Amino acid sequence: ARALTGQQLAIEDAMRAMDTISAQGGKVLIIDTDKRHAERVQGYLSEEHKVDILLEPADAVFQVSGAQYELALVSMSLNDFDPLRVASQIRTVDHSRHLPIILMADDGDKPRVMRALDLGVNDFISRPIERNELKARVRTQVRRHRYAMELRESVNNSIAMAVTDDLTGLYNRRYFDRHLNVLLSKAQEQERNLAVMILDIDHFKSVNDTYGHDVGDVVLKEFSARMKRNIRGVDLACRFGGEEFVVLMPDTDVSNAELVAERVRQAVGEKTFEINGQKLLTVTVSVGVSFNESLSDTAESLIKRADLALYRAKREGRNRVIL
Ligand code: GH3
Ligand code: MG
Ligand code: MG
Ligand code: MG
Repeated sequence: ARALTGQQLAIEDAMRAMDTISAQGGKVLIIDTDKRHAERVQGYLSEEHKVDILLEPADAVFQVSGAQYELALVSMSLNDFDPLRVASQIRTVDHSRHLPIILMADDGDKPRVMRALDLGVNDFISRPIERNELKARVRTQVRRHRYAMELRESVNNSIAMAVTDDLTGLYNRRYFDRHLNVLLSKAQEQERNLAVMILDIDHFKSVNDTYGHDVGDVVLKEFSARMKRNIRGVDLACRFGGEEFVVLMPDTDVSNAELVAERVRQAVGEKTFEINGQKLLTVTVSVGVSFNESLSDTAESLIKRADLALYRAKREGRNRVIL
């Protein structure tokens, strides 16, 4: 057999996880206006699952909003209510968008059930309901749902890990590069401002040399936090590498960019950095800022100009902003 790559192994793991997920303790909601029928179904399932009954379909949205169900069993005969509408209303609740739904149907319901399956209902079971068939169908849907939720979380984590810097939690260089191009072409198309600010901590090597690399790491974290507090939510802050950072500021003109850069510089320099609760050192930062000045500007030319401004800030004595 060929050796598997890391990626293939991760996929194999994820597939195997499906087989190991149990449906035990699944949180099930029965929606049925026939109380006796609902209670019989509840009895079938209650050894394995936690089962609520809702006799009032009008309250379906309210009911699923207040709980984290893993499956809804909806009767096809709900007095005055259209069961398919109830099903789709349940799915309008944010955390129930992917809630599995099984319809409980009589033979005469078949055409509507087929349409419902086309529209995203997961399964149906024919009445009179047979206990073991019901248990098997419920188990399958609960497991599938749990698997999907797990997979979604692990994909989210992988994406977050792929775009962020571990130490500071800021975006990483790769993410930045991709988004600079996107934001710049949008700004150029709509003739809007885009400011770029490059920040480099002054004499950081001597922080490491004097206090050690671990203290240096704490300074990088605290620096990032101070920077984040002084920019907007829409500004994209990234660790460019080492002790160098970059912030993209959409819709920001020259004077606003200078204001922000100056605010960050002061927030970094004015207060002592505490390490393990001890006021230990002060740090300053130099900042270079650039803008999209003409339509021929590219990501490279913007970064280049910000970098040149930063270089001047260093040469002119550090702890300053140059535009
Ligand atoms: P300047 O004012 O000219 O920017 O001087 P500097 O000392 O900050 O610049 P230099 O580029 O010489 O040194 C940067 C230092 O940052 C060297 C490197 O060891 C340190 N560094 C880079 N990444 C990290 C990190 O993740 N953690 C720590 N603790 N130090 C780092
Ligand atoms: Mg340097
Ligand atoms: Mg430096
Ligand atoms: Mg540097």
